[in-house]
Amino acid sequence: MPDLVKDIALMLSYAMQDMPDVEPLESSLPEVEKDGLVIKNTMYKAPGLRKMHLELAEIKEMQILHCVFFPDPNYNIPIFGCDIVSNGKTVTAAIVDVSPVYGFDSWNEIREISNNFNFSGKRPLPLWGDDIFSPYCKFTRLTEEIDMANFFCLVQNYLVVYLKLIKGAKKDTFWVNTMKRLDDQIWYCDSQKKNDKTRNILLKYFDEEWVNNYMDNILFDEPASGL
Ligand code: BLA
Repeated sequence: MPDLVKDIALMLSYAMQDMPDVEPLESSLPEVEKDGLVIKNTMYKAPGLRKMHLELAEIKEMQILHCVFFPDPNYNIPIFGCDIVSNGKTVTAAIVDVSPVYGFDSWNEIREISNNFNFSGKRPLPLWGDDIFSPYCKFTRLTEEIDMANFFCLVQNYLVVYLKLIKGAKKDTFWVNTMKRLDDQIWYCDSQKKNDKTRNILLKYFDEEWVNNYMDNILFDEPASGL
């Protein structure tokens, strides 16, 4: 089986470092190790993006990739997110989306790309996901090599469009729009935190306080309102 997690991690890592005027963002937990669980966090920021986060976790045979590009709410930019869960034999969950925030309406290219990719292992989104993802979110199981290659291409295509959005983005000086985008990002974070599958894996290794802190401050920290 191709190492999809590693291949997509490399692609995302290059994409983050390719953003104009990118700067590393210090993570309070760059590395976590406990009883065979290893988590590595890398973060950057750039104009238009308050935080780009790539997390790689390994637990026995399981590999998890988590990535979110959180926009600076002063810019009319959507949220990019990707999550891949592999058990070493198959990819049980591969999710990628460009998720809406208030006022973003340039969906043509994303829609066209989405229409070009269909996966036989398509999975239904949980309710919290329906609330935040775009109609172009793909959520699928991947067993065949061809599906994995297609998923790699899909993420690459979404990233190319996303990078273009960042490069063309101008600060929106109307504070009401900024506040609405800020609210949408908070809603995105709150909804993601309802994913019990993420929480439950972490709870196997850490207590509730640690897990809440990790979800609230590392994975889905809310944007500061005074941005
Ligand atoms: C599902 N996420 C999962 C699953 C696990 C994790 C184990 C279940 C896999 C399966 O059903 O086959 C675990 N994901 C993690 C862990 C971390 C992680 C432990 O990121 C980090 C430490 N989740 C995200 C992001 C998205 C996302 C950014 O973090 C999407 C952009 C989506 N993950 C997501 C969805 C599911 C999932 C939609 C399926 C949930 C379900 O079926 O109920």
